[in-house]
Amino acid sequence: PYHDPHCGGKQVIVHLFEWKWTDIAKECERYLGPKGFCGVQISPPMEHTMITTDGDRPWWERYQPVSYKLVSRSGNEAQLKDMVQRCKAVGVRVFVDAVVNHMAGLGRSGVGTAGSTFNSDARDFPGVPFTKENFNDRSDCPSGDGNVNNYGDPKNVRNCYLVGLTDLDGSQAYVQDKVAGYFNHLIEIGVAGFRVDAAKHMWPKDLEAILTKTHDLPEGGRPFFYHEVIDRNDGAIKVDEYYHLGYVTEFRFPQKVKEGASGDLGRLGSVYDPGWGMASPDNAFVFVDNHDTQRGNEALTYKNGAEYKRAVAFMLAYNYGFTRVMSSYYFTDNSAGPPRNSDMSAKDVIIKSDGTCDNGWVCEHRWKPIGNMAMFRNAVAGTSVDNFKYDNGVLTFNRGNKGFFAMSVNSFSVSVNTGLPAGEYCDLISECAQKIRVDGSGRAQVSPKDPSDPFVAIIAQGGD
Ligand code: ARE
Ligand code: CA
Repeated sequence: PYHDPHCGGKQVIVHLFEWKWTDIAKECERYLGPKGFCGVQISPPMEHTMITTDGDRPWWERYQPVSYKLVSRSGNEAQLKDMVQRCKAVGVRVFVDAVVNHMAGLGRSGVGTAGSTFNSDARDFPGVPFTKENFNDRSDCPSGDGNVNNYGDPKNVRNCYLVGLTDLDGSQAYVQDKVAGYFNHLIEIGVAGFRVDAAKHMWPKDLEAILTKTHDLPEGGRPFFYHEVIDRNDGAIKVDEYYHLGYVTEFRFPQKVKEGASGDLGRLGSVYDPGWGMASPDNAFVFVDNHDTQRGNEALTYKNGAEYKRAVAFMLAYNYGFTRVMSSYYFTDNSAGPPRNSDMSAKDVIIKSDGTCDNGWVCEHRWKPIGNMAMFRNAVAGTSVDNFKYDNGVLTFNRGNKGFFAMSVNSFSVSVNTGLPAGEYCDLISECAQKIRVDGSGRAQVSPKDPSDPFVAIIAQGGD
């Protein structure tokens, strides 16, 4: 019931990490709407801690809630509301990164971004309000030092403090009501769903109680949910415990896709490995990197350039899971917050005449083999992958009779069966700078328009 993103059947969302609400509203209108994106995942919109006063405030301060007031580094409630409505008007939904497992970390106190006072050591958050009795304490947590330190024990994972973050007792009706109240406020504004941060650290039955208290959208239907559950077959908690509550993040997918995209593209045919416990296609929420993994050494990220484009384009072309594209700012220091002005505000996103971004924003979602694939994925939804072929370094397959995709590490020119009816089709990657002619037997000669972007993608309704 929680698997419908309410975007008219569209298939791709983008995480505009640390963008300001005013910039997201513009991006919906000028790019995401026209390109067929389903929605945007926004950074946590609630009141959060300010870790330093000198301006170099880390991105991760936004994962330490102070209250559910909608004032954050990205903007205030009026700006949030304006963004949600303007995006919705162009068919783009907003999905909120919901940090509800915990409040701010131990040792922190003072005021949050909306001016509420708080004191973590006293477990006092008057802006909600939450008090000491609403949190788990040592008697609920078997870890010894009070922190999560044994992923083999669900009680340790769910009742102890994740990296020292004050852990809410989600079994209390009062706590559930406050969290559901936060969700309902956002739903009233027009938000269509939620990423539940650290859902692995919440008991599924507590989450279920919160979801039950969450209202339908104003236009009808249950909100969309996807849960951050990191399961790499390395602990007691499994993704399937959350299927009845929405999609679950599938962290084995980025690893599989990297193995293939790095060179032997043929390996991409087995990115979905059910034998490894990977979530079923109808429950898997997939991505190549996220805001955490792009700061580690394992994931492919914008820093990998061509290899990264292959991984994301393939993810969007293939038929596994519900897809999210990452959109970042440039960084070297893993803690560094978004590009900022001297008054500490985040810099505006600037769009250059060639459609790429400036002012410190990467905008992977505007890279041609990424942004132009949203339309492909929308067009082929529900079809299978057919004629999967890796031949002479070129990967090709079609999605039923709805679309055809090709990619390689270098430029290429091949004659292939596209699975499509005869016709002339716009190559989506080149934004129709070239057309691909399919003959009566479904064959076509295909090569990329721009050799530095060795991809071709065509869809049936692009024919004439
Ligand atoms: C910060 C400081 C800490 C400090 C803490 C409290 O860095 O030193 O103790 O504040 O004051 C983000 C940052 C954290 C940051 C936190 C709060 O990443 O560094 O802590 O914000 O500001 C596990 C969880 C998973 C979690 C990852 C990071 O299961 O839920 O760790 N991911 C989400 C978000 C993060 C966010 C939080 C949760 C907290 O996406 O951005 O933290 O809201 C194995 C396990 C996984 C485990 C993984 C990494 O794979 O299977 O379960 O993920 O290792 O430990
Ligand atoms: Ca918990």
